[in-house]
Amino acid sequence: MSLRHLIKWAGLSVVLFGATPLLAAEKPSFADYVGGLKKEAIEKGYSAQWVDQVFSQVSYRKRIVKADKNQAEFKLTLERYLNTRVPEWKVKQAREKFKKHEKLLQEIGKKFGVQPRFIVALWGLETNFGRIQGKHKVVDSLVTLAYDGRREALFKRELWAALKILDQDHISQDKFIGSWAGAMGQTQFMPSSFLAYAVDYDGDGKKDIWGNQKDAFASIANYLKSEGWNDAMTWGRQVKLPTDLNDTLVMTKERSNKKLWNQRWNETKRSLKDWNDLGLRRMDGNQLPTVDIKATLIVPDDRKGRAYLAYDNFKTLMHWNRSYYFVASVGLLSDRIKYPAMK
Ligand SMILES: [Ca+2]
Repeated sequence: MSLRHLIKWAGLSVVLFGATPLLAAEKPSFADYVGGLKKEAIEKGYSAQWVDQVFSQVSYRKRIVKADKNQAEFKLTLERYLNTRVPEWKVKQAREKFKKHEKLLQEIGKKFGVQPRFIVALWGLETNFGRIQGKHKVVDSLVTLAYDGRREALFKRELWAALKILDQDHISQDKFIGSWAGAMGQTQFMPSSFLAYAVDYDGDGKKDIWGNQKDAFASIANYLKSEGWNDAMTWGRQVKLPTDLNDTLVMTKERSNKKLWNQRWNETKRSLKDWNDLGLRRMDGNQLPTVDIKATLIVPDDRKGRAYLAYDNFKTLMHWNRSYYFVASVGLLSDRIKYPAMK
């Protein structure tokens, strides 16, 4: 699960339950708050000495809270997003990286049942192929955001997961870094996602998603596989819509309620034959393929923008990040890796 995903869900719970930051008068000092966390950690069974060491240099990072509060919800169109997120240089690099790591990618792809181009696309979109992993100390980030209080429960859960990762010795404390919100390594897993999906592929006893290429690729593949990926299918396809299509056939844009979203997904799912009969076409104007696949129709912006028939793997990508724009960018980059075929 990505950071954005977590933030979105947590944001919703704030709205629903009316949680507000503590008032200044009742809010403990940062030092007292850290003291309380250390006590809780010891109650969880960690030694006092180890806990002291993990929290020894924790500091309150104003910049992190500022970054968190400034998450701009500015209006972006899908076209603009795709141009920014999947520029030509990234396509070119993705193809080069694919080629460079092809043997390893094919091996991992086969083992987990995930086409390698999706591993490379996620790797490229999350961290520019491992280059931009963030420079914040994970423990600092999580303690700061927990103390800030707007989503305390969420970040405390992530903090406990982070402690487990350190305790299991997957990474040394000085290399335990990530984005300002605690998304880590080449895969940008939050600590809870690390515990759920990270893999020690090279067998050295450490799940090193920061520096070990094998572990990073296998962890991405394992995430997708664990969330239902089917490598006999692709993610979906961009389609042309007929002018007279009924609105009720289109998947909802609202994604915050996962249960309702899943329900709507199932209700709007139809066979490619049905969609073809309704007038949907491939981008070149030809009829849809005559394969037995069910798909949901997703129109992220309006009908003048791009429209997609989404297969079940699309849903798996939504688990990674509940954003149609993000999933569209993964689909686009993965297709650009595959086509034109590499020599
Ligand atoms: Ca390893």
